[in-house]
Amino acid sequence: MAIQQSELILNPDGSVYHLSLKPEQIAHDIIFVGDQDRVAKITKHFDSIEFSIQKREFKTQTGTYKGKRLTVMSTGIGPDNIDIVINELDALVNIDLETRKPKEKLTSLNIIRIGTSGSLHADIPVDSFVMGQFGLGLDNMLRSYLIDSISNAEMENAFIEHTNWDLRKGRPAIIPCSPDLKKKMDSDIVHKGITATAGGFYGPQGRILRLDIQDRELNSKMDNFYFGDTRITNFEMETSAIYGLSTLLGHQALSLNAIVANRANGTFSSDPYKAVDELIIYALEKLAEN
Ligand code: R1P
Ligand code: URA
Repeated sequence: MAIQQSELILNPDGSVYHLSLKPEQIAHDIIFVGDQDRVAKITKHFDSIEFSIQKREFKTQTGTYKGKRLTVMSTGIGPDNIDIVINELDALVNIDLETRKPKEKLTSLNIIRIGTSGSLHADIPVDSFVMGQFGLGLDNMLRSYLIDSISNAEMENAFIEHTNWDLRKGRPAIIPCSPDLKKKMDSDIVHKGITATAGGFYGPQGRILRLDIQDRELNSKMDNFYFGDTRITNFEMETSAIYGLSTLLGHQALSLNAIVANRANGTFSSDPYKAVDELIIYALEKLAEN
């Protein structure tokens, strides 16, 4: 059955609705960033740029870095945007946009996030790098899909019990990263653990300005949560959504974050752009390796 126009919306030029992209305009390896201004900070290192487009917060550039074809795309802030970006990217490679039917031979994309994040531990200082071995979704976006076969219920239950999580906020979902991309992008300088994904920057990450929050102790409980040797390293707003949808659709995903805030000791990087620039170089070099 063909997917109806209202379900998979195409622009008059045949591109997908929000991303304004056509299949030939994206590479097999895709870098996600939140901030649209970060796209050019990555592609300025490219040998050449073959294609650029922007609609709303979704800016995309495709080109080559040291001969490797890469697409860099801004997702904007939050898991809701990731729902749009990954579904539309998957449609570009795995749905025939003419017949509006899923293809028989599916393509698996490599998706690497280069983001900014807040550390939950004093020993993961500002300006350091974190790799999310797992994404911990506290936002519920993934719960609209059938995730039981890909989420780690045992780890989720331990987290719910440890934090006395109020299930009126929804059930946390824990999804692993791609083991292949972890191997490719890993090194000794990168901290590893669980990246927590929140559906907001302030209350959902335990920040109190003028509004009280549902659990003032949540961050300290998250800080001392251990599942074996694995701990929750950092807070941001996209990783679990990327891991969940990528895994369900057969893509590989990994999230790298530069730590700009340290929530354990209340510090903020004196030069967050420098930390991000260094993470960009780190990721590009790893991606260009064979
Ligand atoms: C919040 O300031 C934003 O920064 C982080 C969070 O995940 C959220 O998107 O990542 P980016 O710098 O990649 O946007
Ligand atoms: N981005 C977040 O979502 N949280 C932080 O603390 C820093 C960056």
